[in-house]
Parts: sequence; C-alpha cells; structure tokens
Amino acid sequence: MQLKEQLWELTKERFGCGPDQCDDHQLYEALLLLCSHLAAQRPAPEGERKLYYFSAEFLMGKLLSNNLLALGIYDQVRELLGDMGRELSGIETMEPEPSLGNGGLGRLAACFLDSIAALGLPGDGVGLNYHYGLFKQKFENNKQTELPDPWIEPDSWLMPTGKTFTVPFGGFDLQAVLYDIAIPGAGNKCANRLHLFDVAQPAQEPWIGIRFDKGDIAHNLTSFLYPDDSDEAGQLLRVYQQYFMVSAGAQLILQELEERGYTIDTLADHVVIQINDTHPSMVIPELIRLLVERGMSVNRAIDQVSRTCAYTNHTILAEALEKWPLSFLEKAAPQLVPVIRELDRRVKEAHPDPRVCILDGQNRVHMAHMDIHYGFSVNGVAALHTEILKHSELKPFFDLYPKKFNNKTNGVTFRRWLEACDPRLSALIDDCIGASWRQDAQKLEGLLAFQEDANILQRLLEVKQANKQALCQALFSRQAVEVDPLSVFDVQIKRLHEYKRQQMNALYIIHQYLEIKSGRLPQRPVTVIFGAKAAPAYVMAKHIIHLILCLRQLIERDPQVRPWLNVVMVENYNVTRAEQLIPACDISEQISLASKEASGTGNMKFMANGAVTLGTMDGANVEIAQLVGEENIYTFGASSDRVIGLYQGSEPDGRGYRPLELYHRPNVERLVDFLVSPELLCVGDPACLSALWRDMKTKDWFMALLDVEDYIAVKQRAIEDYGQRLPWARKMLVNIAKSGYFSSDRTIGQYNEDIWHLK
Ligand code: 26V
Repeated sequence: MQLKEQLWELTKERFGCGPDQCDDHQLYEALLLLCSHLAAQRPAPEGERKLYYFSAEFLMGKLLSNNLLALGIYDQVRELLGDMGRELSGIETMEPEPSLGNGGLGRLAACFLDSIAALGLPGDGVGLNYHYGLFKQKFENNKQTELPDPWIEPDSWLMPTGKTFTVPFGGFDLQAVLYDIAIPGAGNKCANRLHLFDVAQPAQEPWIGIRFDKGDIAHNLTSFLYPDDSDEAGQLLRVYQQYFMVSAGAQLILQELEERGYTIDTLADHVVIQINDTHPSMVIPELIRLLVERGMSVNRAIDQVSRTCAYTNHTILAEALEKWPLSFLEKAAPQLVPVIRELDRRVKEAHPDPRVCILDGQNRVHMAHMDIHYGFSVNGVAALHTEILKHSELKPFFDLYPKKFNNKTNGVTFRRWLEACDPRLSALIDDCIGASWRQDAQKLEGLLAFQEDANILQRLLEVKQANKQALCQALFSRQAVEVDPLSVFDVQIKRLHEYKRQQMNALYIIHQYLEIKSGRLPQRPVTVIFGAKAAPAYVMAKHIIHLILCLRQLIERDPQVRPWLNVVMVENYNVTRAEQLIPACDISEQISLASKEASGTGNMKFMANGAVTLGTMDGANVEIAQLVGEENIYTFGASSDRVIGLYQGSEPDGRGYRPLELYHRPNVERLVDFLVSPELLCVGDPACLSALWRDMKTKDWFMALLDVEDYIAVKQRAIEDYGQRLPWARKMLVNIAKSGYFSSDRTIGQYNEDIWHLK
C-alpha cells in the first residue's frame, strides 16, 4: 500500500476523517502510529553475537523526524503534507520530548543507538522507563524553579511487549514490565530496540512538584529520572532503580540467549554488555548470581561474565564516582552482597593494594573498581581523558591491566545533528560535494576544495544568517526576547556545573559591561546565549544561574549598553532547543577547566554546523584543535598537566592554587567585585550573589580566576576576527569539513572493531 493510502486509512479509522481534516495533534498521532507500524515490521539485524548497551539514561529527544528519516519516508511525508498545505515543522511541535537523561552521557547513549542501528549491528539499549524526565525549568525572580515533565501520552513511542521479569529486592519482589521503543536503522531495513523497564503499578499522577515519596519503591521506582542524589533516601532509591534495571536486563539477556538456541556456558561468545558509566555496574554480580543459580560453578560464572562486560568511564570528578555503602545493597539487593564480597576477596588475595579494592575500609562498594577487575575492557571517551585515566585517576589499575584500557573518542549522529537540524546547511553541502556525506560523514572533507570559493563562502554566511534569523524569531515568540540578528552569537549550552565555568563567561559579560559603561565601545554587538539546567540541590550552580539572569536584566534596562551587549538565557534548555540553537551559533563556548570535561559532545555538534570553537585544551577540544589547525579554533587557558599539578599542590611554591592572589590583580578584582556592586544588588538576591562572590575569591575550586584574563583576551580576538567575513567563513568551512571524524558512526565502528566484535 502507498504511504498516502496508509495515512488515510489510519486517520479515517482513528478520527473518522482524512488527514486533510486533522488538526496538528491528530496528524502527529497518525504519523507516530505509521512510523511505529513500519518500524515494528522491520527485523533485527542478524548476527551470532548481540550487544546490550546498559544505561540509566537515554536522552532521545523528539523521535518523529528522526524516525521518518531513518525509515526513508521523510521527503515523501513532507510533500504529502505540503500538498495539504501543512508543514512538518508545525506537527513536530506536538511531540513531547522524552528527556530521559541529564546531559552528555544520556545523549551519547541516544546517538549510539542511532549509529548501531544505522550500521546494521545487532545491539539493543537497556534502561528504565521514567514517567517524568528531567525537570522542566522555569525562571522566576531571576531564579530557576523546577516543575515535573511528563512525556508519556496515550499514544507514545513505547510498545508494550507483554514480557515481565521478577526482580527480588530485600523483603519483597517487584515485577519489571518491559516496553520497547523501536530504533530503525537509517539506510537499511533493520531495527533494533530500546528496552525500558517499568514497575507494574506506577504511581498515579499528576505530580504537583518534583518531590515524591522516595520510600514508596513499589510505585515510585520509575517515577523520576534523578537530577542529582543529594539526600540519603534519594540515594537508596537510586540503588533500587539500578538493581531493578540490571536484574530485569540480565534476565532478558539470558532469556534471549536461550531463544537464540545457545546455552549459558557460551554467554561470552554470544553476548556483549557495554556498561555506560557505573550506574549499571551491578549487572556484573547479578549475572554471576543468575548463572550460579542456573547451575554454573562460581569460577566459570565469573569467567563468563568477565569476558562479557565492558565498562566506559565518563568522568573523573570524584563526587560523580559511585561508591555505595554496603548497607544500601544489604537492604535493596541482599543476594548480591555475598557475590560482591567474593569478588572483593579474590581481588584482595591477588592484589593487596588498597587503592584497587572493591570494598573499602568504610564498607563502601567502589563500582568502577568492580567493573575494571571483572570486565574485559575499560574505555575513556576522548584521547586526553583516556590518558588521564591511565596515568593519573586509574593508574594503579592501568599498571595491573594495561591491555584492558582503550580510548573511544565520542561522536554524535549527523543524521540528527546536521541533516535534520540544519536543512539549509545540508542543502548547501549537497550542492558542493553531493549527498554521500549523509552516509559517510568523512566525505565532508571534500568541502576543503571550496576554501577559496568566494561564492560558496558567501552562501555559507547566508545560511548562518538565515539560521540566526530563525532563532531570533523562536526566542521572541517563546520568551519575548529581542535579539539583534546581526550581532555575534556566542553560545554556551550545557548542564550548569562549576567545572564547565559558566561563571567565567559571566565575568566576561561583566568586563564588556564595564568597558561600555566607561565609553570604550566594542567593535560589534555580541549576544551571549546560555542554556543550562542546575541540579535542584546544587546550590552554587543555582547561584550562577541567578548571576546570569541578573546580568541580563541589568543590561536590558541600560540603553547605553543594550545595543552592544545582550545576554539571553534560554528557558528549559533541552534537546529540541539545542537543535535550534546550534545551527545559529557563531562562537561555540567550550571553556571547562582543562582535565575536567571528559569529552564534551556539544563541541562536536557546533563544529559540524559551522561554529568556531572558543575553548580550553580539554576533552575532545584537543582533537578538534588537531583536526582544524590553530587558525580555525581559539584556544586559551592552563593545560591539563598544569591543572592536575595545581590540584596536587605544586605551584607557585608547593601550596597549590590560591585564588585570592589572582583576585587581587586589578583587572580581575573589579570583575569579581561587580557581583556585589550596588548595580547588581539592585536586581539580585544579596545572599546568593555574596555567597558566589566569596566562593570565587576564596575557593574557586574550578579555577575560573586562573584563566579569566586569557579567556577575555582570546574572546575579544575571535569577535574581532568575525568582522572579516570571508576569512571567518573559511574557518567555518574548515570546521564543517573536518567534523566528520566526530560522527558516532565512526565511534561505533571502533567500539565494534576493538570491543564488541559483532560482525
Ligand atoms: C555526575 C554527577 C552526579 C552527582 C554529582 C555531580 C555529578 C557531576 C557530573 C556527573 C557526570 C556524569 C557522567 C557524565 O555525564 N559525563 C559526561 O559524559 C559525556 C559523554 O561521554 C561527556 O561528553 C562529558 O564530557 C561528560 O561530562
């Protein structure tokens, strides 16, 4: 049946009318059903080995366009709608975004599923079906407030499978009910699945706030995605969530193994499990337990599981490395405790070094240590990050198991992050080098041949201008914010964290403000755009949001400054907003303290969309710099070696980092002191601003004052260079041309080649 007829039949049956009579929401539902139907008919890719990608987060973003593209019916549907005088872009707005992730780690998992399917590899995701994704952010009185964000409507991408598994907790059992989301492979006829487990009787909504009864595990286990884990009840619920996910997932794996006709003693030949950070680490003891329960000896079970599991590390931040008190596990999953004790015993017997123990002196379980000892692969997510793991953070482990360590530099799916979000640029690229880059992003290198083509460079500038114009309209209609489309768009969008140093960008804004106030006008107007959510319990991060919102208000009210400097904070930053912001960006802010950002993936998306990076030599920025060359990137700041040295107490005289001394430099002091200036206190909360001010002077844990002067100088230079339009366009072009390396298709190819060996 033709697509057109299928759509007619669907809407006739559902709504009693043709698609031309449907409203946008009805059309959205019809297209969702159409996609689900087509995807469900697709077979899984074939293969003797199957990957299970375990992750507590899958930040999928809206799926309609993505699925239309992957199913190969995007253009057809767009034309069909066009014939009825309708636009796909309007219909897309009807879809609620499933925000089942906090940030980079969750979005990476989503890009990976897209690439695994596109490469036709047999690999499914395993996670949890949170009913509420990351909170919805609202600004009130220049502060962040949080609201629940429901995403599951009567029609959603979730498909009931009818499968359930019993998860045994201490003192009670829960049924894990399995839902699937189909992941169609772009350019082939297969589909994988994202398996999401839910409790059988989820709490009845609606929630009024984001607080809920963390003791009511049976109903609330899958209610919310965790934005943080700041209190004990929350942490315990998190352990319940993790065990629920891995126990049900492990049972699913063993069930599918049997269905595929294999016995459990061939597990490692037919299954590979990628553990996405330590949230799913309990899958190791759980699988061992299940195998022993099925009659395997402990030695053989440990051997099978160790050859099945591979671990990815995504951060070196100490506070983010999970160490659960054994008492939590005794409560949530007591049957795992003897397994973990046995795993620890074996480690201590072989390696008495306390730095590599699983159970430490305070009876805490070091999840990453368990993964490294009992997994066959450990990878970091960018070259620099992996080097830091090997030679600093995880050095004792690298000394034990050098062969386990490997790097897999992150990537992003160009189908969402270039083709879908930037159709204007995609069309221009097609005109230059044909459409084959859509299958193989490395082909973008062909653009290098156009570096001296003034006509193409001009068109590139026009595309960027059109995207900036579109963003201006969106900002105006959503937030009533007016932005000068001819200003430089300087964009920092990512979770709010001190190590990402949004506060340093705020110091730049203060610098510009003071310059303009004292009559030194900049060369051209700049719009500094932020998007960021702060974890609700992360006090300092909330203070930084407050600072930015106050600066925005101060500047907006000032007719002298307003024409030259504009500050915008996008409310409720999420995947959908990123898709509008990234194509419109001129300068991509990647200014984390060197050594702290494991990779970053936004940096790659910006690059592919023709933004020029302003960044530190951190995470994947290092690889971006190598690829584009120094004339096509703006780097600044202390090196990761120097930063690591400072944390260890070196420099200037063995007493480590001392912000107060940096603060007393005249150019720095006036910026920092502006936080508590009468002007700012007029619009802001004195308690928040002075707490931030004091912290910056005396602690400055992520060394904003170390790099701020260099940052401001280099940023000025970038803004100056922006004025030379054709040379700037050349920088944009080189960035796009070199971005193909950061396709997640490349990353997944390498995971498969080195770790998974699927086909
Ligand atoms: C987690 C937590 C949990 C509680 C306390 C504070 C805290 C701080 C950071 C994190 C990060 C969790 C791991 C994560 O999302 N890492 C990100 O992974 C991306 C994909 O590999 C990578 O691009 C980012 O650089 C890295 O931060």
